[in-house]
Amino acid sequence: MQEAPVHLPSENLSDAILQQLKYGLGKDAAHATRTDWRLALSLAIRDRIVDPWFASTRTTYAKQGKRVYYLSMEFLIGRLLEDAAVNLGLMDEVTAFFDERGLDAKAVIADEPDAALGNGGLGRLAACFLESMSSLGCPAHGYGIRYEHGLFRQSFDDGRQVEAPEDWLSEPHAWEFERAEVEYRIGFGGHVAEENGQTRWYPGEAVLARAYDTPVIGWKGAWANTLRLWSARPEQIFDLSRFNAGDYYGAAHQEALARTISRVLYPDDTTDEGKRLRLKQEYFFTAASLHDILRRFDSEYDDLSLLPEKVAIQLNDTHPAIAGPELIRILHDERGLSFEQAVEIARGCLAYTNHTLLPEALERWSVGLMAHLLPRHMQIIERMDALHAEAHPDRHVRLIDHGDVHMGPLAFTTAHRVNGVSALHSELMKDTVFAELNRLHPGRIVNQTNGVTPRRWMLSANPRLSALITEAIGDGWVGDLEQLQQLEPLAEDAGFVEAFAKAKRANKADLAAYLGKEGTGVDPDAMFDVQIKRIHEYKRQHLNILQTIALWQEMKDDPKGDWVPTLKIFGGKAAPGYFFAKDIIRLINKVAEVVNRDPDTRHLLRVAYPANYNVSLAERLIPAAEVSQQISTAGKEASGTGNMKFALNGALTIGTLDGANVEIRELVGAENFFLFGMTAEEVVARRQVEGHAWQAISADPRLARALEAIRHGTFGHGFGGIVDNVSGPDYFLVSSDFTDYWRASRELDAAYRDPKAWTRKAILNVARSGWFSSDRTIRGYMADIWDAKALSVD
Ligand code: F58
Repeated sequence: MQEAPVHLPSENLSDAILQQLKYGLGKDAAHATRTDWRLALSLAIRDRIVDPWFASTRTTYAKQGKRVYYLSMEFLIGRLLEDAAVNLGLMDEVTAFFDERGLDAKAVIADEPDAALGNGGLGRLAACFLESMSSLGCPAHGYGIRYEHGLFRQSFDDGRQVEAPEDWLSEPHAWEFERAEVEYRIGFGGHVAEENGQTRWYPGEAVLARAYDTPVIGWKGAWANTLRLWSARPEQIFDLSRFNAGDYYGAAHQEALARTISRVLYPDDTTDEGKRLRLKQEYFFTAASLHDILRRFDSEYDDLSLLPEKVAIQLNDTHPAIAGPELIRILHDERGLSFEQAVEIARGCLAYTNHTLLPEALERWSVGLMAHLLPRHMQIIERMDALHAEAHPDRHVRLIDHGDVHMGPLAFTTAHRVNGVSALHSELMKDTVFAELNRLHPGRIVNQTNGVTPRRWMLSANPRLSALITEAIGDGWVGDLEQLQQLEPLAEDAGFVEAFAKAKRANKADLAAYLGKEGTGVDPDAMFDVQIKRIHEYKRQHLNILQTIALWQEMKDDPKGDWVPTLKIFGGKAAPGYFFAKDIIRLINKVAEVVNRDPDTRHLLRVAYPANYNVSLAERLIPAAEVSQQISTAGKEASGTGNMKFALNGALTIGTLDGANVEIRELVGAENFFLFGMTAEEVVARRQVEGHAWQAISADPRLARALEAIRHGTFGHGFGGIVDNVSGPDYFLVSSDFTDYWRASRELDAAYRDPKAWTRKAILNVARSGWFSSDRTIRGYMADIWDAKALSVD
């Protein structure tokens, strides 16, 4: 938004909205569009954030609090308006305002485009953390990239995923403040020179990083932090001499190159293309953030040794891991500290979160590329590598190996704490990828099991259940989610059980109406069974669809049988270059086509796959879900956070012992969780069994028949890759886990047939999920990693 509001905000929200409409947007209420109303409302609410925001900043300066900096390539924020209105307690006033004018507040809120500045769990976690840090009063900044285009928009054409660019900034963005004066020069390439015993880097090219700030208001509006996103601009707007010579394209060349850096979010690609640009993006936002952090530090302190006491920098995965070498470079080359001092101070500030053990997802950059783009950093990495090898001559960990810089080990050695995101994942980190580094640095790896913010994922997304809970136990649970435990006795209370079931039924009816508009007619009384997440082989959406096929076949054999009518819902995007995942998407859509129009079974089984899964769609789906599919191959899903949102909203999990499923099951109780499949250890052993997939298929006629139907073209053609994979190498053990998955699914059906007992289990899931609040997670980071204290505005 370019224009600052001209008038002081009115005390009264209605007046403030009308003022913003008139003076902020220049619109007359008689002619205002839905978007005008949404923007006027957003600006009026934004005005109410500014004072607590300033007060938070002043308090942090006054108390010289330690600041936390969360560096992340991704912030999957979704919509901001409702979050802000809910946290400020303004929702009733907002609804009343639009009611009075015959407008639908929900529709106005839904007019906001999602800020889709992330791919999946990692980006959404960063967004939940921002909200929790504000809710707890932890002085913090999020730092990332202001992508002009977020995650691609997905549609389906004959079942195939089609990607289109996303364009969230095409409308005015009401939440941010452009900071034209906060701009840093970020260099690339060039050469390194020795001058009077000092090393200097002379970049060959440079771009400018300009700051855009979005305030993030916490629960009850008591504290607000800042999300600062960087946008890339050219140093020189355009080449005037070329322009004057008529070379218009050439004149704009530099500008286009510079702006490309913050143009698009990387869609989690499996290919090597564009890697150079990705490394540029990583350095661009990391370097800009470090300049900013040091500028703020310098304004308060003049002793660099205080840095670890005053500054905590969290690296969200290895994407900002160049922060280690960059901070060492600044401290040593520019600020004159010894190399050893610089390393020690940098390590005191930095900590690194790992989100994956999948070898193909661990970042590495060729030495050639690194040396070309960041020659001084490459030297520093070489020196770190040599120092590490010198200190541990009998060990084999190298930061540089086979011509690549390994960002995991680099992040590990430049951080004082390294954390995994679930108990199982953190243990596996110690046993696998970081086994040797863990032996060398015992105690550096800690666990911080992920969490989700209850404000968005309960209070706003599920108003019916939230109201019911508040009526029963008061509203303290919103800021202290463990209070949900007080619901436990109510699982035995017939009135509460009935009210709970009614709320779920109403959420299902809402979703059924929405899906109906999207093209899939569904029965709100069917069992709503949901799998929503990125499409990936390890997440095994193909295991789910194979079972759906087998179930459909059995239903067709016996349409009068005692089946539980089921709606299978899928949602998720595949990386554009990930062809196997795209085949899975097409298979699901093709199965949906066949199954949904089958007159024998369409009253028993439907498949829905709404396109363009995003945060806002998740907010619709999760409150209506009854079954949560968490079926990854054990040992592969670092944590999961969707799994927590489902349990919190009263869905029962069918899942493997993977990621945080393990902790969910421990907390909600084994009897309220449908477990199946091999453990992480069994998975490793099973892969050694010659012909494991064939053995499994031969032993299970249902699986064999489902695969046969696919092979024979029941769902169209082109699925040979999937069939060959799960009957051949089957690295993710779809076939080997199928039989047990079927068993657990039928046990789940049986449980669903007893609505009271089912609802009781659902209530216990809610009552025992309080631990999965991201407030708990952030407290853990503050205590075990950041050594940061919460502050409050006096
Ligand atoms: C996810 N990682 C994990 N990565 O898969 C999930 O288990 C975990 O709950 C979540 O992080 C939060 O800890 C993830 O989302 C990405 O999206 C990468 C983004 C950059 C490119 C490679 C994938």
